[in-house]
Amino acid sequence: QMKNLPQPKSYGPLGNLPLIDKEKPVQSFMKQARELGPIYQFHFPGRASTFVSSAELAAEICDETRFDKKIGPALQKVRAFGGDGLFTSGTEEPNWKKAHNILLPSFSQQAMKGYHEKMIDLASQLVQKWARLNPNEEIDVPDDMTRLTLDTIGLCGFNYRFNSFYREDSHPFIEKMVRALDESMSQTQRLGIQDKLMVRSKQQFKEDIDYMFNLVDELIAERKQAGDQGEDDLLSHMLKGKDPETGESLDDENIRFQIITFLIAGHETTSGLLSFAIQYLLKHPEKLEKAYIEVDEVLGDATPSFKQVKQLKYVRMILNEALRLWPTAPAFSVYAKEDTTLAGKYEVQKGEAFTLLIPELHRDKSVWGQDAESFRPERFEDISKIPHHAYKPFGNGQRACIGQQFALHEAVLVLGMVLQHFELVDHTNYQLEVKETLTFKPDGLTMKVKPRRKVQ
Ligand code: MNH
Repeated sequence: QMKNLPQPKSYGPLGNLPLIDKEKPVQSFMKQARELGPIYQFHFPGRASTFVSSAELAAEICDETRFDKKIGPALQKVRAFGGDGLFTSGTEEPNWKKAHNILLPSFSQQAMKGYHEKMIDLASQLVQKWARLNPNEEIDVPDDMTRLTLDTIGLCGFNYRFNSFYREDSHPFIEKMVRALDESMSQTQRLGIQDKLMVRSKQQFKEDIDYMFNLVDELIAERKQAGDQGEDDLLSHMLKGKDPETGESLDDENIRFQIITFLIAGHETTSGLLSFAIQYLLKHPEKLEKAYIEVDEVLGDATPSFKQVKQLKYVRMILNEALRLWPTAPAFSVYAKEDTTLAGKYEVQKGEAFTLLIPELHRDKSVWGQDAESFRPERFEDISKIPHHAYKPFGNGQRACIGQQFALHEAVLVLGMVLQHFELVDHTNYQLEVKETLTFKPDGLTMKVKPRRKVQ
C-alpha cells in the first residue's frame, strides 16, 4: 500500500472508523477530502481505502490502459444478489463482456424510441396523481419519483407492472431490495466479530434475496413459457441475443442477475436525480422560470414526442447540473493493472485501488471555477466546454453506466411533463439534507403543486 499519504486522526485498532457517520459514509469521506486534500488514505479495521477527488487525479485513474474497475468490499457484498451481472462483475469475467455486447444495442438512442411510449405511460400516471391532489395536500417528492422510476424500468425492462401508483406503500420488492442493500453496506462497516454476531440480520438478508430471486425467476419462466409475443423489452433482448464475438447467449442465472441489477441500478439513481433537480428548481425561481418558458415553447399542451424530448435542452442542462452537485451514484473504484506513477509523484503498485469521490471532483474549483458550489445549469450550454475527466456522474470508459441514455431520456421527459403541468411550491422552505443508501436522495423533500394547464 502507498505510504506517506495524508490520513485523518487514528483511533488505535479502530483506525479512522469513528470518523464515519454511519448514516452518511460518503459525506463523511467528502468532508475528510476537504480537510486532507485531493488524495488521502482512510483506515478501516483490517483494510484501507485511498480516496481521490481532484480533476487532475481523476484524469489519471480514468486512463483505462493503466486502471480497471475494482469490485471492492461493498460491491462484493452486493454480489450476493447482483452476482456476475454487469454492475458487480470484474471486467475479466467472461459474463461481463458477453452481457455488455448483448445488451449495448438495448440501450442505444435507437432503442430509446421503443421505450418512449412506455415512459410516457408512467409519467402520465404521475401527472394524473398530482393533478388530482387537493390544493393543500403535499407531495413526498423522492417517494413518488421512486414509484415512477421503478415502474418505468419494470415496464421497459420486463413488461412487468409494479403498479406503484395504485399502492399506498411501495411494492414489496422495494422494501426487500432496500433492506438487502442496507445490510450489504452495513456488513462492510462492521468489525469481523460484530458481523458474526448479526445472525438475525443475516437470516433476513437471505430471505430478502430469496424473495427477489423468486420474483425474477418467475418472470423469466413465464416469458419462456408464453414464448416470444413480440415484446421489445430488455428481457426479450436477453433471451434472444447472441454475443457477436462468441455466438453465445446468456444463461438463465445470469439473466436473473441482470434483471435484479437493472431494477436496482435503474431506479434509485434516476429517482434521486429527479428529486435533486426539483429541489434546485424550488430554490432557484429564475431557473424555474426559464424552464417553464422552454417547455411551453417546445411542448405547449402536447404529450411529448421522442423528438420533443430531445429539444428540451434547458431541462437537460438542469439535470446535468443536478448530477454535478449531487451525482446520485457518488463513487466508483479502480485498481492499477501494473505498477505505475500517479501525477508524476505517487508510486503505485500493481493491484492498488483508488476510489473517486465524484461530488468532490465535480466541485474542483481549478476546473469548474470559483462558483463551483452554485447551481448554474448554464455551465452545460456548450458540452465541449466541459473539462475532460472533470464530469463523471455515469462513471468511466467501458465500465461506464450502460443505462445513461435511458436515465436521461426518462428524466428529461418526466421533468418536462412536470413543469408543463405544475407550478412547484416550496411550502416548507426546505433545507437540503442528503440521505444515503447505495445512492443519494434529498431527505424528506416535500412540495405542493398548482396546476398550470388542464391535464388531458
Ligand atoms: Mn448506472 C454503472 C450511475 C442509471 C444500469 N451507473 C454505473 C456507474 C455509475 C452509474 C457511476 C459506474 C459504476 C462503477 O464504475 O462502479 N446510473 C448512474 C446514474 C444513473 C444511472 C447516476 C441515473 C441518473 N444505470 C442507470 C439505469 C440503468 C443503469 C437507468 C439501467 C436501466 N449502471 C447500470 C449498469 C451499470 C451501471 C448495468 C454497470 C455497467 C458495466 O459495468 O458494464
